[in-house]
Amino acid sequence: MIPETLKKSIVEGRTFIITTHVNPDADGVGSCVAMSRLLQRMGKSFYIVNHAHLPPSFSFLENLAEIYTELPAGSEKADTWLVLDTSRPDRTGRIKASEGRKTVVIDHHADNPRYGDVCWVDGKASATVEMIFELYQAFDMVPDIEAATALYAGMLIDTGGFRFSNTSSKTLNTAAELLKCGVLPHELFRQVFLDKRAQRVKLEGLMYNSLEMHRDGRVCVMSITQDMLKIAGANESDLEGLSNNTLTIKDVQVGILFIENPNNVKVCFRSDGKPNVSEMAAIFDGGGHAAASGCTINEPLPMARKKIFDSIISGI
Ligand SMILES: [Mn+2]
Repeated sequence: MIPETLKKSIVEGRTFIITTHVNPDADGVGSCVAMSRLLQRMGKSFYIVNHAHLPPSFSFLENLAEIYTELPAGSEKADTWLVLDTSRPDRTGRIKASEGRKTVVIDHHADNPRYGDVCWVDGKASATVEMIFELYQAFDMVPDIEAATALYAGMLIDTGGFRFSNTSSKTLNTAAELLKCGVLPHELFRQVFLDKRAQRVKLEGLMYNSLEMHRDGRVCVMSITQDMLKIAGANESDLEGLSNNTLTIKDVQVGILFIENPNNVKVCFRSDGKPNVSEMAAIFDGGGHAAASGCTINEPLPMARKKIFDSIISGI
């Protein structure tokens, strides 16, 4: 249910700053784009301002709206911050809500502590874009093709192409409604999941080569090291979504991908829905969903591995 206070905040606001989390993804940016189209039709002013842009492979999404990475001139008159797909207030990076403005939060992370002046969290929604579509319906609006594209791309990413356990009948009904708005599913699937760089595919090969099985085949572990990135000629933008590949083996319940950064190790957890991996990530101050989560460990790779093995893998 959409809180009445949320609808009221949108009706009453005049100028909005719309933002999402650091390392933006297609759900976060898709939410910003679709929300901006809704506000535009209501005659509101808005600025989409994010900590960073999406990787170049998602330019089709970024090109649907003007997206800033610094607060632009004029934005100081904004009366409302709209924070989308962001589970904690400190996750907006450099783009910080300033005092004296109303903060409105729309998010689907169940562990969201309910921050802001008005907060709508639906932990059952597959993606924040699914909630934004609900908002369109509440305001009796049908998304235009740009908004529909942004909404569909967000759902594709957060459900892994309607494969993950967060895919509900509501998700698929929303998808069906978006097709009526003109979304071409094969084209968007190709843009979101295929159309890869050769360097990315080479990196995938090296990642698969690192495969380890643990706990009688219930846990699949893969790694990406700085060396692998060099050998493949790949960069950070080639990492998007790779962790989903840890769940492709029969009987695996938990997939873990270690990504070695220059100063820390990012650990991505994926589950078939049963073991709650957001609880696992939370042990190391991370967060996410029951089926997909992550944390960062400020240690070299061998130490980070040992920590994850000792405190998580040994208990699965
Ligand atoms: Mn999301």
